[in-house]
Order: sequence, then structure tokens, then C-alpha cells
Amino acid sequence: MRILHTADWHLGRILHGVHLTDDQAHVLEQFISMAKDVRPDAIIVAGDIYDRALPPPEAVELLDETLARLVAETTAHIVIIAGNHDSPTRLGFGSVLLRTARVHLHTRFTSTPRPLTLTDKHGPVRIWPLAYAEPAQARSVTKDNAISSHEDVFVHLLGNIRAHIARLPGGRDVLAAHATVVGAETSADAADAAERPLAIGGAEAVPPALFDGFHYVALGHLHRAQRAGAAHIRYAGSPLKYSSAEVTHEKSATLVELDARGDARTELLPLTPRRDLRIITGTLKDLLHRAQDDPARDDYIMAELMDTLPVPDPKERLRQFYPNILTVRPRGLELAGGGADTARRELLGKAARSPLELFMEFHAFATGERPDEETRALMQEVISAVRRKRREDAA
Ligand SMILES: [Mn+2]
Repeated sequence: MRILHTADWHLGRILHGVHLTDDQAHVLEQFISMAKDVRPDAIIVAGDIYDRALPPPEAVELLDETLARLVAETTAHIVIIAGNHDSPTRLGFGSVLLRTARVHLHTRFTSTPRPLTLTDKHGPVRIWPLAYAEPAQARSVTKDNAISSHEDVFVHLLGNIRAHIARLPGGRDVLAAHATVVGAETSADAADAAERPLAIGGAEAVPPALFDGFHYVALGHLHRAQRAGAAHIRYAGSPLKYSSAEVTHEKSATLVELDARGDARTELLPLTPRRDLRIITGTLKDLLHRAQDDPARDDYIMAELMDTLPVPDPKERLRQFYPNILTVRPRGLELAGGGADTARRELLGKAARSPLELFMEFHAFATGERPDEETRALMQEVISAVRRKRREDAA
């Protein structure tokens, strides 16, 4: 059985004022080609189809076209679950009708999920779709008052599913879920993050041991493609970089081959964006200089200026080379003490460290190198002199 696993399309995503619909159309075109190429029995889209509950019209149009083409140009069954960004009712429109066209949209939380059963020469494979729900919603639907966390939601659902499986003849079982799994790496820390935490303070994460017995777990929510606790529990990741926290990601879809025994072999099939999303760091002069030989000036650019004095019109000057520049952050000014901004707060948070350690860290950050022995000795002298002076003043 062959499954193509993807997630977190976030259609309608706007990044720093730029609508990414054309970029999403570009990468979904690749996904359609990929699906035609690898001929999967099933395609799983593990939640966050849209970026928000009320998506812009062009996002709805893009999903409509993409689903129509996947149905027309492949023979795959398409299993879609709702994520925390999706509106169950809006995304679920037409789901009963769409089922007749091999599109299985599961957007409303239910206490007893029903599987899609597909069969290959080794027997049945059941795909269990778990639509996302907040613990409070799950408690209200299930009337199970023991539910107060995301883990409780899974304990409840998987208990019901295991009881169902126990009544069935053998087979292989695949889960589609939208969740944070303990040990996986999030990209939710940036101010512009597209991953929205599911709960405050890490209470959202569920242990991978919950999924024991399932042959493959197709996860959505975290945007980096990765395994979560075991090789057969995986995030497909988003098809595009959706925030500054994702600039180092390599995006892909995950091809899953489930053998006769249910062992899952996975392969990442790369997706190439129309434009990359990059952070460039340096003084304005450096950046303008380097831009001249930059072969990818069309990329989406986030510039971090290391100038320690204000420079006029940095964004407009960079835009001459980078027409798709998104943001300019005056990091040098922030670090030099230019206001109560994030970088300064970061530094203040490091107050427990010695002034020399902080200096060395700043030196490394600003120049890319650790200070040499001479510089360190000089700085130590300055620090000692300041301390001496303070003690004398206080005396
Ligand atoms: Mn999500």
C-alpha cells in the first residue's frame, strides 16, 4: 500500500503583507505531478488546509482546483482532516457528496472515528482520520469528563478505535492526526510563526507511546518534516516555508510504503518553492554589495541589519535588488540598546552571565568570530576599570 502524506498547506497564508497564494499554487502543481508519478493508493492531508477559519476566496478556489485535479488525474483516495487553523463547518462543506468522488473530508470531531478501508494484495489497510478538537470541545462532544488535555483526547479516541479494531479481522492501521508529539521540534517561537501553539506552556504535547500498535501515524501541525518518537510516526511538514522560524527547513511530501506486515518505509520527496524565504544578515553596505552577485534576488528576503547607527531607507535601498523583500530588522541597533525590543529583552534575560561572557557572545554574533585573546584581555580591563570606578563612587 502506498500513501502520500502531506499537511499544513495553510492556504490563504499572508506573510508580512504578502499573499502566498501564487507560491502555494506553484508548489501544489508539483504535488499533483508527484501524485501522478508515484500513484499512491491514498493521499493524506493531516490538517491546517487553510491558514484561518475564514479563508480568502482565492484560497478556497485553489483548494477546489487542487482537489478536482487530484481526483481527475490520480486514482488515489484523498483523506483530509481539519487542523487547529481550520473551521470544521466551512472546510467540511459538501463532505458527504465529496465522499462519492474519493475525497474523504473529516472535519468534525467525533468520539468514534470510522476508518476508510482500502485493500491491496496483502489485505486491508484502515485509515483512521482524527479531526482536531480542543480538549473542551472533545469533552462536550464525548461527555467524557475525564478529558482535560490533548493527551486525554487521544486516550479517549484511541481507546474507542482499539476496541473497534479488536472486532475486525487482521489488517494494517494508519492514523491521521493533528497534534504536537513529545520530542518533536516546533517552529512556533518566531513572532511571525505560522504554527500556533495548541496550549500554553507545553501542556499540548502527547507522548508517542499512545500510538503503539498503529503501523503508520500521519501527523500534521509541526512544519518541519520529521519523525516523532519512532520512525513510523511522522510529520510531513508544510509544503512551503511559512515563517522566519522555517528558513532552514527543506520542504517535502512523505511517501509511505506499507508492506505485507505493516512495516512502513518512508521517503521524502522534495518540493521546490517558486521563491525561497531567506534571512540575510550584515551591515546595509555589506548587504547591498553582496546583492550584486546574488543569483536569487527574486526570493522572499528578511534582512537583519547589523549597523550600530541608523541608516536611511534601508528597505527601499534593498528593494532595488530584492523586489520581494519582506522585512528589515535593525538588529545592530537593538543589540546596541535601541529600545525595549525582543533582542534587548533576550540580552537582559542573560543578566546571570558575566559581562565578559556577554561581550564574547555579542562579538561572536556581530562578527561571526569569537574575540581573540588580546580583545578579551582588553575588555576584561575595561570591565574591571568600570567596576573599580563604581566601587570608588559608592564609597
Ligand atoms: Mn496546526
